Amino acid sequence: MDDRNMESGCSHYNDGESEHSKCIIHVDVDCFYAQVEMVRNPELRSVPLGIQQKNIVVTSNYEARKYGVQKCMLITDALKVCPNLKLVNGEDLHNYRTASNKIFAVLLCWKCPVEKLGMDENYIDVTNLVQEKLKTTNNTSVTLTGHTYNEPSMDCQCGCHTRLRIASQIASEMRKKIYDELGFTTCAGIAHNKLLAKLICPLNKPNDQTTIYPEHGTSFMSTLPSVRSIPSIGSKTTEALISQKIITVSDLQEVSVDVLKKHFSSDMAVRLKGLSLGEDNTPVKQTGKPQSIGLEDSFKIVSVKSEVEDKFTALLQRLLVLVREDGRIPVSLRVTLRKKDAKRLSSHRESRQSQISPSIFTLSNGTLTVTEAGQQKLMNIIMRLFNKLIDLSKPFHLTLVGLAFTKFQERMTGRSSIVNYLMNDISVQSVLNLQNECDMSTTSMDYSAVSPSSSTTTDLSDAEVEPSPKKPKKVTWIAKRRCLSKEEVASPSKLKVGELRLNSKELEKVSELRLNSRDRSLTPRASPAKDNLSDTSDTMKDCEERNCDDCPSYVDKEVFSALPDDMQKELKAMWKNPSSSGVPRSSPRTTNKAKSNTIMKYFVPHK
Ligand code: TTP
Ligand code: MG
Repeated sequence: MDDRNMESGCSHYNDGESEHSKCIIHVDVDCFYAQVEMVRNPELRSVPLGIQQKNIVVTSNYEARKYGVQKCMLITDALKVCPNLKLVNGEDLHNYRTASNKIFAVLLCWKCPVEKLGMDENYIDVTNLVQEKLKTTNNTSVTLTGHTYNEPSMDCQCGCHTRLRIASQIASEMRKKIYDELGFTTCAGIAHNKLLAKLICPLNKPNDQTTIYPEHGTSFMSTLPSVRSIPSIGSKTTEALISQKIITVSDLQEVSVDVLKKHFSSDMAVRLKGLSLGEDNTPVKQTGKPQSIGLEDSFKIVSVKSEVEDKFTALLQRLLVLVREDGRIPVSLRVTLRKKDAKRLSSHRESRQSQISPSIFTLSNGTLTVTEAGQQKLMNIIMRLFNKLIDLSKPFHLTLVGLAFTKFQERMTGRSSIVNYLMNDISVQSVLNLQNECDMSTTSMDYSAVSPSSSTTTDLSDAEVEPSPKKPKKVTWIAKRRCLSKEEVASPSKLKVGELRLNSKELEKVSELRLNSRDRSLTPRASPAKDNLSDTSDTMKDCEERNCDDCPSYVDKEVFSALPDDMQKELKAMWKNPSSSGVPRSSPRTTNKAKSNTIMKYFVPHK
């Protein structure tokens, strides 16, 4: 038995080993795909409904669950237990992604970090909000909303009970807003860490919420049947634990860290032990743009090249929709195959990737498109990679093909890049991942290395939910550059021209972009941005429109014309001839003395 206190109370947590100052909410949408279909077609609400992908029911509404229809059931089995089951095909994920993005957008309204987990789950760290509310709350009068796992068994000195009660009220407001605005019922778990918030969430499903106080974490964890129920314990760790006869969470609680260290790394042993006791100090990481956008299609077997080509063609079509929603221009493409080894009855994955020219993509009116010729170029690259992966002189057997765009033009996301201010507005959109346990067709999004700078970027797929977050900044900036007073600007931007820092790499990218965009058959848009400029348009009427006929197509005329004359001239010269632009190769700070360069003065920090 470990020396750590099994019935750990608040005093245990307060020793710094596992503090509980945080308030985390986990929100999970009830029967997600089924609800999306029911919101689209309310007639489905009253019937048992199953969502079909290939021969599997991936989820069902709660009406169908009454009959015993479960997630990942074979269609044939589902129809046996519920002959009246209405089946809706759920292979096109578009509406689910859209709904998922809308829910994410609603949760962002609380201005707290929101971390997306799959399609229908989100963590929200409401710690700061709770602290704010505490300032204006009479501690004794705070009531809990929803259920508790157990009544508080002790009076915690640190005030966590009150904080979690406030968090439960916030969770209830969130769920109400999601329902009022989008029509989805949800469940929520409220706890002092992510682990407990997620695990407690389904306790009173559907359409309800549960709070767990820190002192019950360990006892709650001991009720979980398998170590696999702990979210961060995957199948390999489970196997390793089972081989040591550690099967239930209780087993894990009872084994000492020293014993675990014999089979796992020291860090892992401590982490496993902590998890079993309900401890988790991982932060809620604000979800930003995915690092890669990919799709996979799995099937029984494909052994003919033309069939593979058909699969890739279909995948590419779907992938281009996702990329268009995302808005960034991809510069790298990865092809994945799962090869079946007939002799060994095993299979393995292999991937190859290639750079792709950004000129394949066209950015027009803020929408990314690919011409038929562009699609053909992509198919050529895909099949070239395929040929590298497969020796066509021998028979091959594939059970999966995958495509992913794995890198994107950085300039599109760099918050301080000049290009963001010159670019025709790019809708900041995102697609979400589905880790499809049934191994059906999957969409994979790698959010793992989202840069901190993107953490404040809102990912939305539907402009109607919220406008692209870049516009207000741009509009305000234009207003400033066009001599508007502060009062005339609806929401004064914090951005000052002098605060923009452009490093040499970014400057090179400006030139590079000019080269990339040369091939594009784009006409600058009339100006959809004007819609968003309505606040300031009257005042702007007086301002002189300047000529931007020579600008590359990605440049927003509105923004360009707001630039000072000397900067416009220099940019034009640079676009005309990047090599003679006078753009220094080293950093602005070090070079602005050496070489006179008008652009640079706008990008050096204020002294
Ligand atoms: P879940 O949250 O696991 O399930 P759910 O939302 O349908 O039901 P619950 O009320 O129990 O939360 O999964 C979210 C969606 O992901 C689900 O609606 C369908 C999809 N999904 C798959 O595509 N494949 C799968 O194997 C599973 C489990 C879900
Ligand atoms: Mg769900």
